[in-house]
Amino acid sequence: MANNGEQMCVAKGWQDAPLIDKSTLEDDLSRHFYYTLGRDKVGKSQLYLYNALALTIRDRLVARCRATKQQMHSEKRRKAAYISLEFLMGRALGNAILNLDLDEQVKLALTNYCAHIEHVAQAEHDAGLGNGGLGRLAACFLDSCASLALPVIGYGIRYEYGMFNQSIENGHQIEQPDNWLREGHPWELSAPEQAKRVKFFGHVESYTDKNGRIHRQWLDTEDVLAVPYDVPIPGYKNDIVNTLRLWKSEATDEFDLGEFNAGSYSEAVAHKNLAEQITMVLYPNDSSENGKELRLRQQYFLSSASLQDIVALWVSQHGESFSDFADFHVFQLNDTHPSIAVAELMRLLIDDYDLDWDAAWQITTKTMAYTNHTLLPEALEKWSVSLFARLLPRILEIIYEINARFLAQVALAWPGDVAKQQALSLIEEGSEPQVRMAYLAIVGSFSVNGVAALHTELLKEGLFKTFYELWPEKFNNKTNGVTPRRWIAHCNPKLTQLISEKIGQDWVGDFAQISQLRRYYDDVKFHKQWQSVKLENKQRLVDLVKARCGVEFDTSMLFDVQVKRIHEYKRQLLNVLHIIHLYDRIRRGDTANLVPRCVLLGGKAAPGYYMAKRIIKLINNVADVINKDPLAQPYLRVAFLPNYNVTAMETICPATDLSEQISTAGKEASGTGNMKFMMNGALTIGTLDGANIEIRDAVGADNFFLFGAQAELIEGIKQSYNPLHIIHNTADLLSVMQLLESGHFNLFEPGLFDDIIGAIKSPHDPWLVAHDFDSFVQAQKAVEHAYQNQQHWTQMSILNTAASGTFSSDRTISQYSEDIWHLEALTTSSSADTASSN
Ligand code: GL9
Repeated sequence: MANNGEQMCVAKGWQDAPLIDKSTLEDDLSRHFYYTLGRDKVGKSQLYLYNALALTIRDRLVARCRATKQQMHSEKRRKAAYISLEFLMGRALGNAILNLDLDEQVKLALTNYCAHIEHVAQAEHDAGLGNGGLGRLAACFLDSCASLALPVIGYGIRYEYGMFNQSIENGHQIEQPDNWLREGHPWELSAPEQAKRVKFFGHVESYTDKNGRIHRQWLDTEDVLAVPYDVPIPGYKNDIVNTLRLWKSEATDEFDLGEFNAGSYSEAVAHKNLAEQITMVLYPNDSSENGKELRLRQQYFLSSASLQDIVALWVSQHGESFSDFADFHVFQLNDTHPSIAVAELMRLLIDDYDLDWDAAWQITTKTMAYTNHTLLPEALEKWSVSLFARLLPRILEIIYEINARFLAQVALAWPGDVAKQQALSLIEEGSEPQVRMAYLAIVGSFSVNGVAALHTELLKEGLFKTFYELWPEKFNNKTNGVTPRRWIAHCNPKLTQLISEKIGQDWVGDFAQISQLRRYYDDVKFHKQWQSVKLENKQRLVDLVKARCGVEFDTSMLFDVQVKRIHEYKRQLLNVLHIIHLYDRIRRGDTANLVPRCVLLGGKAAPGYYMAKRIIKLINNVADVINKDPLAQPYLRVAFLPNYNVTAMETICPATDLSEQISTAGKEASGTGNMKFMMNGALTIGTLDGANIEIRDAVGADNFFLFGAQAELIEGIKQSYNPLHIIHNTADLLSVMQLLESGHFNLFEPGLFDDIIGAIKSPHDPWLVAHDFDSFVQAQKAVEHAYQNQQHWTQMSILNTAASGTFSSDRTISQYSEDIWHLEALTTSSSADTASSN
């Protein structure tokens, strides 16, 4: 590797150090506990023991990470960068132990401290650097990339405060800051020597070089340092460890000389805070942006630092020739959030490396690929031109130039059609002109993909129709997936053991093999084992719900679960109406065929999302009334789990019987919780939306509870939507609405739910809650009927797990690699063994 002529000195013996042996784990743990951390007693929280164990595991990761990097960079090799504002990693310890296959050694080593891994693991804070599905998808993807030995690096932001902690007070959501780094983060390694400078503000001037060429230069900028923190990403039992590089913003050591000289020393130093604010907090919005300047700063900060990092490495290895740069790089943009990378790569190539426009554009459009994650129009990011002009003047110039050239292409394709040009322009005209970030991403990318089959079709027919007409070859689908390591092997050890006893252990790394479970469809002994695993998992959830909500769930009842961000399109409200309906039946004494059930809801509302917060309050009030009513006790219990996060899901999905995926059709791009439940043997009640459609196709219509309006009919239904009419003609719904409107759930809080009631009754309700109510109730009756035949339910449950093979993120990532990235796998420990034995 070239190193700019400097003499590189590698510490003796470490260059080819063997990957650390399992046998030394016990010694390493005590060394870290007694010496690195200087402890001699295990405290109640087991924090130090956790830290010592994390460092012990990290040693093993670091060794493998070094070897992986050596292989990645030893020869010219095509690499992908997954650039995302969010990585919802959750806890790292259990996953690392699983992937490094250190389970036995860890258990053994902990006996010296009279400690259990389950307890020690509790000391770890979730890395909540994401809002929900989009961020968790990025985390699953990293696991799959490493497990498939693909040379992929993740780039993100090291937020000081991640997703807020939610508590519930008097039924209301209260947000508290998530100071997840307070007790340290033992997994990361910082590399301040590799920090990058990111420019903001300033202005742009022209200058002419000695050859008479005119250049633009961005001057008088206020620079911020991006300091990398590397988090190791272990592959599953293959000795590959990839890297997630998270950037932290820091002030440069330069001070405002004006202030400084004027004697304002303190003011000049205080100015540092502005720079450090950039990576202070994750914006807690679900599927929508709020146009805050700081958010745009985060986006540019991430995009610029990451591209500079990649370009710097390229230059250090191959010099300043970029002629084949595009053959060795691909950048996957996780939604529009980092789409400013399109303009930033142009700027780097043109301003810093002197490429001409066409050469730079060739490279950019051969390396950028964009994934869209939502059809909700409010989530399509736009930034005001005036903000851009002030914050990133050089970037705005480049966007204007991209737009001018693009619109010339549009004019050629549709001669004389000015409306087309306006509709497709990267700049939306109006009193406050805006930059359309999704359009920038599409124009600058060679690949545009949706995240489930229906979603991709809707993108092509709707939101991005004209772009699809212009460039059909760019569009493709990549249905989401989730990693079976975290979402079965780690979170459901009992089921994992049972499955492995039957079909061997290889399914964890090769998840298509899970289909072999179909062989046990008629095996009565297996049914019993399957049921007893579910029962044990339900007991774990009972304990969690008891501890966190004070509500008694009962393992003999059906566990009906909806956990996800709270959003009107996800229709938690429809779920509540069904709960009220069940309660109404109980009160009427209509309990024949009523299957006793425990309903669990959980999820965070964006702090500024009024309706979502009201829905949380309604859920809690309804739960309160029902749980206090002795009549309801035998049939119905309801809980809202506060602070739903990755770690909570690890207890929830193995225990669930019924997975609620009930969004208004055409609104949920894919969903990924639906896949986690399915893998763990839950049955789905759902609409034909997102990946539900593919789940139903995979498991068969008989093993899925379908209801609700289909996406292609929704617009027609809206034309003549009359919820009042529906309510009056649906006895069950009328009764539910009467109970709600009577104030039964808000006796001492009059008017509290008026807005919710108004929304259901509005002819403009975009979510069609009243429309789908009856269909939902009928599907729930089918659920009850099915649940009464436990043998058949168990068979359906087994089929769900057996049919979930295609929802592994390994499948998704293989498709990204085959169709978009074109990567070659690295040599792994096992592939090296096979090669040498041949
Ligand atoms: C989302 C979609 O809404 C989900 O349907 C999809 O499964 C995921 C991953 O592709 O992306 N888009 C989006 O903005 N969010 C999603 O979950 N929101 C959050 O992550 C909060």
